[in-house]
Amino acid sequence: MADRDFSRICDTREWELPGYEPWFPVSEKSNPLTCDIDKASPNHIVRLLAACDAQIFQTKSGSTYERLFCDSIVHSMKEVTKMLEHILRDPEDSLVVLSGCGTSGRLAFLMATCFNRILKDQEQKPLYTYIIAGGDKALLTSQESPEDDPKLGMLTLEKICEGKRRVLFIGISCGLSAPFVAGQIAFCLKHPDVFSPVLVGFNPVSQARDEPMPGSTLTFRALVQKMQQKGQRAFIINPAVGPEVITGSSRMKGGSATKILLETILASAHTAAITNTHVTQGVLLARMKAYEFVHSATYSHSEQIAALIQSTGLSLQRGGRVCYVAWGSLGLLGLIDASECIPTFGADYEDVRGFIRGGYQDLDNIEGDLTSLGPQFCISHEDFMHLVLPNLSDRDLVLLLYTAHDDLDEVEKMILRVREKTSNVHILYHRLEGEAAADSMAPLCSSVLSVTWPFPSPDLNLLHMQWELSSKLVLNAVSTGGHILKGKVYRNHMIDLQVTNSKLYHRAGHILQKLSGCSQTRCEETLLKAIYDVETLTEDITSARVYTHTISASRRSRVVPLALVCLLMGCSLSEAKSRLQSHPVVREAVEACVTSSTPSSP
Ligand code: F1P
Repeated sequence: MADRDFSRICDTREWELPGYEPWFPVSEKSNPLTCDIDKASPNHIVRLLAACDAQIFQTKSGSTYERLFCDSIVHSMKEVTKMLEHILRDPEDSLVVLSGCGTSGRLAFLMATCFNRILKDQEQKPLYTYIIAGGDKALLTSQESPEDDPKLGMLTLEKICEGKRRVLFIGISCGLSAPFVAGQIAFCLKHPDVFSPVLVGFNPVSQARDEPMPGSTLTFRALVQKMQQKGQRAFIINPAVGPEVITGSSRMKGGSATKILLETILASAHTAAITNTHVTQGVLLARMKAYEFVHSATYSHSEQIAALIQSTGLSLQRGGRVCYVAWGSLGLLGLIDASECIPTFGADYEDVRGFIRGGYQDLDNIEGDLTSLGPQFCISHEDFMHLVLPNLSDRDLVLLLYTAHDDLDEVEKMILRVREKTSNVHILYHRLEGEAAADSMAPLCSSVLSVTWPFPSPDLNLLHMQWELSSKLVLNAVSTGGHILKGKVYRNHMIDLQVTNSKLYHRAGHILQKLSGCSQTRCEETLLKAIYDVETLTEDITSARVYTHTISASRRSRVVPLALVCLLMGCSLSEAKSRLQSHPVVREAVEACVTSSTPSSP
């Protein structure tokens, strides 16, 4: 693609127009840039990802949406930073809780453990904790149904905060939609003497979810409006960052923007508390601009990212495995990226897996070692060597992620071990100018993505947070691009998503409507037939709650592809099953249906 075309792509702000998919919030709109991403080459996929990620940093420029660098957003960030500064100066009996579901909860964990480590290095007590819907097993595997439970959210928060004098609660829900987080915010509003709630998400308040939550008449939107009422000591930080590359996949831009916003707040408060100064909007802006640099530094390696996507796609197409073997906090980024492939692309846990050097010891999660829960929970390098390595072959891909600050001898040894089983070895390596290059490893690998960062860096902790974001962008590109090449995306929709909570149930219905052109009622009926594996719906099924549907859906696979084929062909479920069997690549199955159901021109 010529550079002129690329800058045209970056300028596209069509999604901001009032008439663009007005019935969807920003987080569920389809990105006009990526409507043909399913047919794009790896090089083009990377360009599209770069352009979509660049939307995170776009300025307001006449649109109605508040953006990351807007005064109102930075002002709220400053207020939250000031609250945290006070707590850091007098931390006794105080707690900062970061909470969310799915990716948002995993990032809450990443940041809580990172900032506790920073405090520990300064010989201070831990101040942060995290909550993830579904508990620690949700850090590594998809546990979508607790997201729908506001009471569970509330009870978990109440328990973790027992006896605290002051709590800064930061709830993350990219779509301003998760009832689990809403339950916690509602609890904070009821106890303003102890709790100060902050909500982070990426939709305007007017687009927060407007559906009564289970066990309540309250909607997420009504709750957010309550937070905005005069006299409430509550903050909402909700810049629009543009629709996701794959529609609704908030693990991508939503996750990246969460990390940028919250690390900016937390790091700025720590600096202010240590230096006995007060944070300014200028400081916050400068920190966020440094993340914009991460975007350009990472995507300046587009060719190497594209090569990685190509190899990942080939491995996945051949039924091979993709393993991220990583050191330090990059290991957690690998685990997070891998865990998301299951609900997003209907992947098996063995398709994409993450491994972290010291396993649970490095992870430092509240519930400790989860290995006994099953093979999905075996996450250390030792587990990789014992359980996975012996069966690897050339169709499997191993991506090693590390930095110049890790034990490079250990990395080299690992590469040599892996090379005995597969030549499909790749590395992603971060270093500062002047630090050892990956020269000695390069000849051992199929590809090397080495990102060099300017020296001197302002602060080692910040540098590592930037390396994490850079790695997140690459991993999201690799897993999304690889699954696109495997045929798990149709146009820019995740057509093989798991329908395991109410948000995903509604998203599945919308995908069916958009791709089949059938009515909402017909789409929902067909989705239910696929979920319950029946040709005719019974009264029991149609009168059941969405929650019951999602439980049944969690026991089945390919419900959305099946429903889509039924709708496109006007056929029975059993016929759709045999069609999908003869076209195992979902995208090809759908395309075959579209072609055969389009009347040929006279
Ligand atoms: C939470 C979440 C996502 C996940 C999936 C289901 O969303 O678990 O992280 O990728 O889409 O929802 P949110 O509450 O942050 O919007």
